Amino acid sequence: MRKKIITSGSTFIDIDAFACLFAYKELLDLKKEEAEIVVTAACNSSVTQKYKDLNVNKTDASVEDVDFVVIDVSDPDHFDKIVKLDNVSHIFDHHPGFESYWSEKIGEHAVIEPIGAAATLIFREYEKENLLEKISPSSAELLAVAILSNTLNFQAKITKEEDKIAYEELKTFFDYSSTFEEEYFSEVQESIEKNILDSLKNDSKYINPELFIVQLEVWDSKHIIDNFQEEIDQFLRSANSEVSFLNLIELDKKRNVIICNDDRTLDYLEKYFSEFDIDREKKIAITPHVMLRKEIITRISKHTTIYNR
Ligand SMILES: [Mn+2]
Repeated sequence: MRKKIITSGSTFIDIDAFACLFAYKELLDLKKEEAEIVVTAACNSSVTQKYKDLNVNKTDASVEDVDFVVIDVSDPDHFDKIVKLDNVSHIFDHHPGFESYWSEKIGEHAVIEPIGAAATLIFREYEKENLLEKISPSSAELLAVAILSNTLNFQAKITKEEDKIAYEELKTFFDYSSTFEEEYFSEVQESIEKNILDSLKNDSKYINPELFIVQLEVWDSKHIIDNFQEEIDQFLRSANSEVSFLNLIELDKKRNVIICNDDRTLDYLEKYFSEFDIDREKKIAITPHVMLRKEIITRISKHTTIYNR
């Protein structure tokens, strides 16, 4: 059997990819298969310092005569640049679009399913191989935190029952406490706040020139609003769009606080989302439950024609 290189996407590694790489390498170790993690992309803010310190990956290695296992991405255009497409042996992903491409190429070695986190698919591999009892506390914690993060505390629509079951099971394999979720998300929020402008930039999107939506996922929205109102207003204004807002997803309270710059944007939201609680004085709209940017866009596009640019 050829050596395996385990890798992920080219732009950045989030905690889901990071956890999967670590835990899948451990699974191959347990199976006595030779494998190495190689990643050239940087980690994003979902990978907190505690996990970064695990130093899981190399940034270069010989890629001659190896097979590639690619996790948390299946669009070949977004693979880490080290990947040789013809030598991909396994794919684990939960993003749609390339299911048939890969199943034609590598058959059942392509596991691409709509599920909350790729980490749940790796958890499933441990179960399949009957090796869950041997999972290390680090791998169990990483897979758990990946599920927590990618499902947004189980609020994202893509969350499946299997994600919840995996999470409950994984909790028993590391030192879990009831403040685990809050600790993780608060640490992510701290790193977002440390570099608020970059954080806003990194998750902002022009849906078309007239509609600009920024998204942040935080534990405590009040802390962001109290400390960064000015930066946020300025950033939204600089987009120069007809409508621009920050979709602040508040994971603790399981809702969004949408921060708007002006009445025009509030009018716009009111028109499409009668269920939002709009506060004209504070220029915010509060949703009854968590809504991702893509869900907001889907709703708007049902009523209008949105041209993506
Ligand atoms: Mn993922």
